[in-house]
Amino acid sequence: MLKLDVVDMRTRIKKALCVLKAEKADALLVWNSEGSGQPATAWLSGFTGSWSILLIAAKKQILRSSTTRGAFFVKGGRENFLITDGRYAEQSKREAKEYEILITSEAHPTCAILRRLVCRCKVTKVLFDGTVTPYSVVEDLRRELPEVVFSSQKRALQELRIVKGKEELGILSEAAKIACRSFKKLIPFIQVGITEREIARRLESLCLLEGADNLAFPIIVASGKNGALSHAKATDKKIKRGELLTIDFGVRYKGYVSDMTRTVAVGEISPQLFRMYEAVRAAQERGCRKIKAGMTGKELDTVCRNSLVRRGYGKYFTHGTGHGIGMEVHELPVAAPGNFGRGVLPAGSVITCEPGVYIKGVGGVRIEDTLVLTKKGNANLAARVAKKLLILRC
Ligand SMILES: [Mn+2]
Repeated sequence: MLKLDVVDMRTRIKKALCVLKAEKADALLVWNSEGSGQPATAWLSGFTGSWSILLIAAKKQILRSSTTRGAFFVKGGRENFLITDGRYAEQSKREAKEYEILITSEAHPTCAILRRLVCRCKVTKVLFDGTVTPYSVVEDLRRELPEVVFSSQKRALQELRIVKGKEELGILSEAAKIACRSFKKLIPFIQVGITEREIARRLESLCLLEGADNLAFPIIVASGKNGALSHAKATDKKIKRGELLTIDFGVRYKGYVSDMTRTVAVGEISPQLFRMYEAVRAAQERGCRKIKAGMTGKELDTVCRNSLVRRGYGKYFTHGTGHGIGMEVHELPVAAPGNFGRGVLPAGSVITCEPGVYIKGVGGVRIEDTLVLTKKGNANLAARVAKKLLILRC
Protein backbone atom coordinates (compact mmCIF):
# COMPACT_ATOMS: atom_id res chain seq x y z
CA MET A 1 0.00 0.00 0.00
CA LEU A 2 1.30 3.36 -1.02
CA LYS A 3 2.06 5.82 1.74
CA LEU A 4 -0.12 8.81 1.04
CA ASP A 5 0.70 12.19 2.42
CA VAL A 6 -1.66 13.83 4.87
CA VAL A 7 -3.14 16.16 2.25
CA ASP A 8 -4.21 13.27 0.01
CA MET A 9 -5.80 11.46 2.93
CA ARG A 10 -7.68 14.59 3.99
CA THR A 11 -8.98 14.97 0.43
CA ARG A 12 -10.38 11.46 0.61
CA ILE A 13 -12.00 12.07 3.97
CA LYS A 14 -13.54 15.25 2.55
CA LYS A 15 -15.07 13.20 -0.26
CA ALA A 16 -16.66 10.97 2.36
CA LEU A 17 -18.00 14.00 4.20
CA CYS A 18 -19.65 15.24 0.99
CA VAL A 19 -21.55 11.95 0.74
CA LEU A 20 -22.70 12.40 4.34
CA LYS A 21 -23.96 15.88 3.58
CA ALA A 22 -25.88 14.68 0.52
CA GLU A 23 -27.51 11.94 2.57
CA LYS A 24 -28.13 14.19 5.57
CA ALA A 25 -26.21 11.81 7.80
CA ASP A 26 -23.80 12.68 10.64
CA ALA A 27 -21.33 9.86 10.34
CA LEU A 28 -19.99 7.26 7.94
CA LEU A 29 -19.38 3.77 9.26
CA VAL A 30 -16.89 1.52 7.45
CA TRP A 31 -17.03 -2.02 8.77
CA ASN A 32 -13.99 -4.11 7.91
CA SER A 33 -14.85 -7.64 9.07
CA GLU A 34 -11.94 -9.96 9.81
CA GLY A 35 -10.51 -11.13 6.50
CA SER A 36 -13.15 -9.37 4.37
CA GLY A 37 -10.45 -7.71 2.32
CA GLN A 38 -12.68 -4.72 1.58
CA PRO A 39 -10.40 -1.90 0.44
CA ALA A 40 -12.40 1.12 1.65
CA THR A 41 -10.69 1.15 5.04
CA ALA A 42 -7.22 1.37 3.55
CA TRP A 43 -8.42 3.95 1.03
CA LEU A 44 -9.93 6.21 3.67
CA SER A 45 -7.37 5.78 6.43
CA GLY A 46 -4.21 4.04 5.24
CA PHE A 47 -4.79 1.24 7.75
CA THR A 48 -4.14 -2.20 6.24
CA GLY A 49 -4.97 -4.47 9.19
CA SER A 50 -7.50 -7.28 8.83
CA TRP A 51 -10.14 -6.04 11.28
CA SER A 52 -11.31 -2.53 12.05
CA ILE A 53 -14.18 -0.09 12.12
CA LEU A 54 -13.96 3.49 10.90
CA LEU A 55 -16.35 6.16 12.06
CA ILE A 56 -16.04 9.46 10.23
CA ALA A 57 -18.22 12.04 11.92
CA ALA A 58 -19.39 15.24 10.24
CA LYS A 59 -20.07 17.35 13.28
CA LYS A 60 -17.38 19.81 14.12
CA GLN A 61 -18.21 20.57 17.73
CA ILE A 62 -17.02 17.83 19.95
CA LEU A 63 -17.62 17.99 23.66
CA ARG A 64 -14.21 17.26 25.06
CA SER A 65 -14.57 17.65 28.77
CA SER A 66 -17.62 15.69 29.81
CA THR A 67 -17.40 12.69 27.54
CA THR A 68 -13.75 11.73 27.72
CA ARG A 69 -13.94 9.73 30.91
CA GLY A 70 -13.15 6.43 29.20
CA ALA A 71 -9.51 5.42 29.43
CA PHE A 72 -9.42 4.79 25.70
CA PHE A 73 -10.11 8.37 24.63
CA VAL A 74 -7.13 10.38 23.57
CA LYS A 75 -7.83 14.08 23.85
CA GLY A 76 -7.56 16.01 20.66
CA GLY A 77 -11.06 16.40 19.33
CA ARG A 78 -10.69 14.34 16.19
CA GLU A 79 -13.75 13.45 14.17
CA ASN A 80 -12.21 10.41 12.50
CA PHE A 81 -12.03 7.29 14.60
CA LEU A 82 -10.51 3.91 13.97
CA ILE A 83 -11.46 1.02 16.23
CA THR A 84 -9.31 -2.09 16.11
CA ASP A 85 -7.91 -4.66 18.54
CA GLY A 86 -4.64 -5.11 20.41
CA ARG A 87 -2.91 -6.87 17.52
CA TYR A 88 -2.92 -3.61 15.60
CA ALA A 89 -2.25 -1.08 18.37
CA GLU A 90 1.11 -0.07 16.89
CA GLN A 91 0.37 -0.52 13.19
CA SER A 92 -2.85 1.50 13.31
CA LYS A 93 -1.07 4.43 14.91
CA ARG A 94 1.61 4.36 12.25
CA GLU A 95 -0.73 3.95 9.27
CA ALA A 96 -3.88 5.92 10.14
CA LYS A 97 -2.39 9.28 11.05
CA GLU A 98 -5.62 11.20 10.52
CA TYR A 99 -7.56 9.03 12.94
CA GLU A 100 -7.98 8.75 16.66
CA ILE A 101 -7.24 5.12 17.45
CA LEU A 102 -9.40 3.19 19.88
CA ILE A 103 -8.40 -0.31 20.94
CA THR A 104 -11.05 -2.80 22.00
CA SER A 105 -10.60 -4.87 25.13
CA GLU A 106 -12.76 -6.82 27.54
CA ALA A 107 -13.42 -3.62 29.47
CA HIS A 108 -14.06 -1.65 26.27
CA PRO A 109 -16.02 -3.78 23.79
CA THR A 110 -16.74 -2.49 20.31
CA CYS A 111 -20.32 -1.49 21.01
CA ALA A 112 -19.43 0.45 24.14
CA ILE A 113 -16.79 2.38 22.21
CA LEU A 114 -19.19 3.12 19.39
CA ARG A 115 -21.82 4.27 21.85
CA ARG A 116 -19.39 6.74 23.41
CA LEU A 117 -18.31 8.06 20.03
CA VAL A 118 -21.85 8.48 18.83
CA CYS A 119 -22.64 10.34 22.00
CA ARG A 120 -19.50 12.47 21.91
CA CYS A 121 -20.04 13.55 18.30
CA LYS A 122 -23.81 13.88 18.70
CA VAL A 123 -24.44 11.48 15.85
CA THR A 124 -28.07 10.81 15.02
CA LYS A 125 -27.83 9.20 11.58
CA VAL A 126 -25.09 6.81 10.47
CA LEU A 127 -24.56 5.96 6.84
CA PHE A 128 -23.12 2.58 5.89
CA ASP A 129 -22.51 0.77 2.63
CA GLY A 130 -25.10 -1.98 2.37
CA THR A 131 -23.01 -3.97 -0.11
CA VAL A 132 -20.04 -4.53 2.22
CA THR A 133 -21.55 -4.39 5.73
CA PRO A 134 -22.78 -7.73 7.11
CA TYR A 135 -26.50 -7.87 7.87
CA SER A 136 -25.85 -9.32 11.33
CA VAL A 137 -23.64 -6.33 12.20
CA VAL A 138 -26.38 -3.88 11.23
CA GLU A 139 -28.91 -5.86 13.29
CA ASP A 140 -26.62 -5.74 16.34
CA LEU A 141 -25.95 -2.03 15.95
CA ARG A 142 -29.63 -1.20 15.63
CA ARG A 143 -30.31 -3.16 18.80
CA GLU A 144 -27.40 -1.67 20.76
CA LEU A 145 -27.90 1.92 19.60
CA PRO A 146 -31.66 2.30 19.20
CA GLU A 147 -31.45 6.08 19.29
CA VAL A 148 -29.33 6.18 16.12
CA VAL A 149 -30.71 5.76 12.59
CA PHE A 150 -28.61 3.42 10.45
CA SER A 151 -29.09 4.12 6.78
CA SER A 152 -27.65 2.10 3.92
CA GLN A 153 -26.39 3.41 0.64
CA LYS A 154 -25.54 0.71 -1.84
CA ARG A 155 -21.94 0.88 -3.06
CA ALA A 156 -21.34 4.22 -1.31
CA LEU A 157 -17.74 3.26 -0.59
CA GLN A 158 -17.07 2.18 -4.17
CA GLU A 159 -18.51 5.42 -5.46
CA LEU A 160 -15.94 7.36 -3.47
CA ARG A 161 -13.17 5.62 -5.38
CA ILE A 162 -14.43 6.03 -8.96
CA VAL A 163 -12.28 9.06 -9.80
CA LYS A 164 -8.66 8.20 -9.23
CA GLY A 165 -6.05 10.57 -7.85
CA LYS A 166 -2.68 11.18 -9.48
CA GLU A 167 -0.86 8.81 -7.16
CA GLU A 168 -3.43 6.08 -7.80
CA LEU A 169 -3.10 6.46 -11.57
CA GLY A 170 0.67 6.16 -11.18
CA ILE A 171 0.34 2.82 -9.37
CA LEU A 172 -2.29 1.52 -11.82
CA SER A 173 0.00 2.38 -14.71
CA GLU A 174 2.94 0.65 -13.01
CA ALA A 175 0.78 -2.45 -12.39
CA ALA A 176 -0.20 -2.51 -16.08
CA LYS A 177 3.45 -2.20 -17.10
CA ILE A 178 4.38 -5.20 -14.96
CA ALA A 179 1.59 -7.19 -16.65
CA CYS A 180 2.69 -6.16 -20.16
CA ARG A 181 6.32 -7.11 -19.49
CA SER A 182 5.24 -10.46 -18.06
CA PHE A 183 3.01 -11.24 -21.03
CA LYS A 184 5.77 -10.47 -23.53
CA LYS A 185 8.15 -12.78 -21.68
CA LEU A 186 5.51 -15.53 -21.65
CA ILE A 187 5.14 -15.65 -25.46
CA PRO A 188 8.33 -17.66 -26.27
CA PHE A 189 7.27 -20.26 -23.66
CA ILE A 190 3.99 -21.11 -25.38
CA GLN A 191 4.18 -24.14 -27.64
CA VAL A 192 2.13 -27.07 -28.89
CA GLY A 193 1.87 -29.81 -26.25
CA ILE A 194 2.11 -27.81 -23.05
CA THR A 195 -1.01 -27.44 -20.92
CA GLU A 196 -3.13 -24.43 -20.07
CA ARG A 197 -2.17 -24.88 -16.44
CA GLU A 198 1.55 -24.81 -17.30
CA ILE A 199 1.06 -21.55 -19.15
CA ALA A 200 -0.82 -20.07 -16.16
CA ARG A 201 1.94 -21.14 -13.76
CA ARG A 202 4.68 -19.68 -15.93
CA LEU A 203 2.81 -16.40 -16.30
CA GLU A 204 2.27 -16.24 -12.56
CA SER A 205 5.96 -16.61 -11.82
CA LEU A 206 6.85 -14.06 -14.51
CA CYS A 207 4.45 -11.55 -12.91
CA LEU A 208 6.10 -12.03 -9.54
CA LEU A 209 9.59 -11.75 -11.05
CA GLU A 210 8.59 -8.54 -12.82
CA GLY A 211 7.56 -6.93 -9.54
CA ALA A 212 3.94 -7.89 -8.81
CA ASP A 213 3.02 -8.35 -5.15
CA ASN A 214 0.59 -11.06 -6.18
CA LEU A 215 -1.93 -11.99 -8.83
CA ALA A 216 -5.18 -10.03 -8.89
CA PHE A 217 -7.22 -13.19 -9.66
CA PRO A 218 -6.55 -16.76 -10.87
CA ILE A 219 -5.18 -16.54 -14.41
CA ILE A 220 -7.61 -17.56 -17.17
CA VAL A 221 -6.01 -19.62 -19.91
CA ALA A 222 -8.52 -20.99 -22.42
CA SER A 223 -7.47 -22.80 -25.59
CA GLY A 224 -9.49 -24.15 -28.51
CA LYS A 225 -13.08 -24.99 -27.58
CA ASN A 226 -12.45 -23.98 -23.95
CA GLY A 227 -12.27 -20.42 -25.25
CA ALA A 228 -16.06 -20.47 -25.62
CA LEU A 229 -16.32 -20.31 -21.83
CA SER A 230 -15.69 -16.64 -21.15
CA HIS A 231 -14.38 -17.26 -17.64
CA ALA A 232 -12.72 -20.62 -18.11
CA LYS A 233 -10.16 -21.84 -15.58
CA ALA A 234 -6.81 -23.12 -16.79
CA THR A 235 -7.07 -26.91 -17.20
CA ASP A 236 -4.73 -29.80 -18.00
CA LYS A 237 -5.74 -29.59 -21.65
CA LYS A 238 -2.77 -29.47 -24.00
CA ILE A 239 -2.36 -26.67 -26.51
CA LYS A 240 -2.88 -27.78 -30.11
CA ARG A 241 -1.86 -26.32 -33.42
CA GLY A 242 -4.59 -24.28 -35.12
CA GLU A 243 -6.22 -23.15 -31.87
CA LEU A 244 -6.89 -19.74 -30.46
CA LEU A 245 -5.54 -19.19 -26.97
CA THR A 246 -7.06 -16.59 -24.65
CA ILE A 247 -5.12 -15.37 -21.62
CA ASP A 248 -6.81 -13.03 -19.11
CA PHE A 249 -4.79 -11.96 -16.09
CA GLY A 250 -4.01 -9.16 -13.70
CA VAL A 251 -1.40 -8.34 -11.09
CA ARG A 252 -1.77 -6.82 -7.65
CA TYR A 253 0.69 -4.04 -6.89
CA LYS A 254 0.79 -1.64 -3.93
CA GLY A 255 -2.87 -2.27 -3.17
CA TYR A 256 -4.03 -1.80 -6.78
CA VAL A 257 -4.66 -4.21 -9.65
CA SER A 258 -4.28 -4.53 -13.41
CA ASP A 259 -6.46 -6.45 -15.86
CA MET A 260 -5.73 -7.36 -19.48
CA THR A 261 -6.61 -10.06 -22.00
CA ARG A 262 -5.00 -11.13 -25.23
CA THR A 263 -5.94 -13.92 -27.65
CA VAL A 264 -3.17 -15.41 -29.79
CA ALA A 265 -3.13 -18.06 -32.53
CA VAL A 266 -1.18 -21.27 -32.04
CA GLY A 267 0.14 -21.69 -35.59
CA GLU A 268 -2.12 -21.03 -38.61
CA ILE A 269 -5.82 -20.89 -37.78
CA SER A 270 -8.96 -21.46 -39.90
CA PRO A 271 -10.56 -18.53 -41.79
CA GLN A 272 -13.57 -18.88 -39.45
CA LEU A 273 -11.43 -18.27 -36.34
CA PHE A 274 -9.55 -15.46 -38.05
CA ARG A 275 -12.84 -13.71 -38.92
CA MET A 276 -13.90 -14.01 -35.29
CA TYR A 277 -10.64 -12.54 -34.11
CA GLU A 278 -10.78 -9.63 -36.54
CA ALA A 279 -14.37 -8.84 -35.51
CA VAL A 280 -13.41 -8.62 -31.84
CA ARG A 281 -10.29 -6.61 -32.64
CA ALA A 282 -12.29 -4.12 -34.71
CA ALA A 283 -14.86 -3.74 -31.92
CA GLN A 284 -12.23 -3.38 -29.22
CA GLU A 285 -10.12 -0.90 -31.17
CA ARG A 286 -13.23 1.11 -31.99
CA GLY A 287 -13.95 1.23 -28.26
CA CYS A 288 -10.43 2.41 -27.51
CA ARG A 289 -10.72 5.16 -30.14
CA LYS A 290 -14.14 6.45 -29.09
CA ILE A 291 -14.34 6.05 -25.35
CA LYS A 292 -14.06 9.21 -23.27
CA ALA A 293 -15.33 10.79 -20.09
CA GLY A 294 -18.88 12.12 -20.26
CA MET A 295 -20.30 9.03 -21.99
CA THR A 296 -22.54 6.71 -20.04
CA GLY A 297 -21.49 3.12 -19.42
CA LYS A 298 -24.25 2.05 -21.77
CA GLU A 299 -23.00 4.29 -24.58
CA LEU A 300 -19.53 2.88 -24.14
CA ASP A 301 -20.95 -0.64 -24.34
CA THR A 302 -22.91 0.22 -27.48
CA VAL A 303 -19.76 1.40 -29.29
CA CYS A 304 -18.28 -2.11 -29.10
CA ARG A 305 -21.53 -4.05 -29.25
CA ASN A 306 -22.77 -2.42 -32.47
CA SER A 307 -19.48 -3.17 -34.16
CA LEU A 308 -19.91 -6.88 -33.36
CA VAL A 309 -23.60 -6.84 -34.32
CA ARG A 310 -22.68 -5.40 -37.73
CA ARG A 311 -20.35 -8.31 -38.36
CA GLY A 312 -22.93 -10.86 -37.28
CA TYR A 313 -21.44 -11.70 -33.88
CA GLY A 314 -23.87 -9.75 -31.69
CA LYS A 315 -25.49 -12.78 -30.07
CA TYR A 316 -22.11 -14.27 -29.18
CA PHE A 317 -21.04 -11.26 -27.11
CA THR A 318 -22.54 -12.41 -23.84
CA HIS A 319 -21.21 -9.97 -21.24
CA GLY A 320 -20.78 -6.25 -20.65
CA THR A 321 -17.98 -4.33 -22.37
CA GLY A 322 -16.10 -3.25 -19.27
CA HIS A 323 -15.81 -2.61 -15.57
CA GLY A 324 -14.10 -0.08 -13.37
CA ILE A 325 -10.83 -1.13 -11.80
CA GLY A 326 -8.65 0.16 -8.98
CA MET A 327 -8.11 -1.49 -5.63
CA GLU A 328 -10.49 -4.24 -6.74
CA VAL A 329 -10.74 -6.02 -10.07
CA HIS A 330 -14.40 -5.11 -10.44
CA GLU A 331 -15.26 -1.60 -9.31
CA LEU A 332 -17.54 1.15 -10.51
CA PRO A 333 -18.27 2.39 -13.12
CA VAL A 334 -19.85 -0.35 -15.23
CA ALA A 335 -19.99 -0.40 -19.03
CA ALA A 336 -22.89 -2.65 -19.89
CA PRO A 337 -26.24 -2.61 -21.65
CA GLY A 338 -29.44 -1.80 -19.77
CA ASN A 339 -29.67 -0.29 -16.35
CA PHE A 340 -26.20 -1.32 -15.19
CA GLY A 341 -24.60 1.17 -17.54
CA ARG A 342 -26.77 4.20 -16.84
CA GLY A 343 -24.09 6.15 -14.94
CA VAL A 344 -21.98 8.84 -16.62
CA LEU A 345 -18.27 8.02 -16.71
CA PRO A 346 -16.26 10.83 -15.12
CA ALA A 347 -12.79 12.01 -16.14
CA GLY A 348 -10.21 10.22 -14.05
CA SER A 349 -12.18 6.99 -13.86
CA VAL A 350 -10.48 3.82 -15.03
CA ILE A 351 -12.37 1.18 -16.98
CA THR A 352 -11.65 -1.92 -19.01
CA CYS A 353 -12.69 -2.34 -22.63
CA GLU A 354 -13.09 -6.05 -23.29
CA PRO A 355 -15.51 -7.19 -25.93
CA GLY A 356 -15.49 -10.90 -26.72
CA VAL A 357 -17.08 -13.55 -28.90
CA TYR A 358 -17.76 -17.06 -27.61
CA ILE A 359 -19.10 -19.79 -29.88
CA LYS A 360 -19.85 -23.17 -28.35
CA GLY A 361 -17.93 -25.99 -29.97
CA VAL A 362 -15.73 -23.54 -31.91
CA GLY A 363 -13.85 -21.30 -29.48
CA GLY A 364 -13.61 -17.76 -28.25
CA VAL A 365 -11.81 -14.45 -28.56
CA ARG A 366 -11.49 -11.67 -26.01
CA ILE A 367 -9.24 -8.62 -26.08
CA GLU A 368 -9.05 -6.37 -23.04
CA ASP A 369 -7.26 -3.13 -22.26
CA THR A 370 -7.54 -0.84 -19.25
CA LEU A 371 -8.30 2.80 -20.07
CA VAL A 372 -7.96 5.97 -18.04
CA LEU A 373 -10.76 8.27 -19.20
CA THR A 374 -10.15 11.93 -19.95
CA LYS A 375 -12.45 14.61 -21.35
CA LYS A 376 -10.88 14.26 -24.78
CA GLY A 377 -10.41 10.49 -24.90
CA ASN A 378 -8.44 8.00 -22.90
CA ALA A 379 -4.98 6.70 -22.07
CA ASN A 380 -4.52 2.98 -22.63
CA LEU A 381 -2.50 1.39 -19.82
CA ALA A 382 -2.03 -1.86 -21.76
CA ALA A 383 -0.88 -0.25 -25.00
CA ARG A 384 2.51 -1.97 -24.79
CA VAL A 385 1.13 -5.29 -26.06
CA ALA A 386 -0.12 -5.10 -29.66
CA LYS A 387 -3.52 -6.41 -30.73
CA LYS A 388 -2.78 -7.44 -34.32
CA LEU A 389 -3.21 -11.22 -34.29
CA LEU A 390 -0.04 -12.82 -33.04
CA ILE A 391 0.50 -16.14 -34.84
CA LEU A 392 2.92 -18.25 -32.84
CA ARG A 393 5.27 -20.26 -35.02
CA CYS A 394 5.25 -23.53 -33.17
MN1 LIG B 1 -11.67 -7.59 -16.92
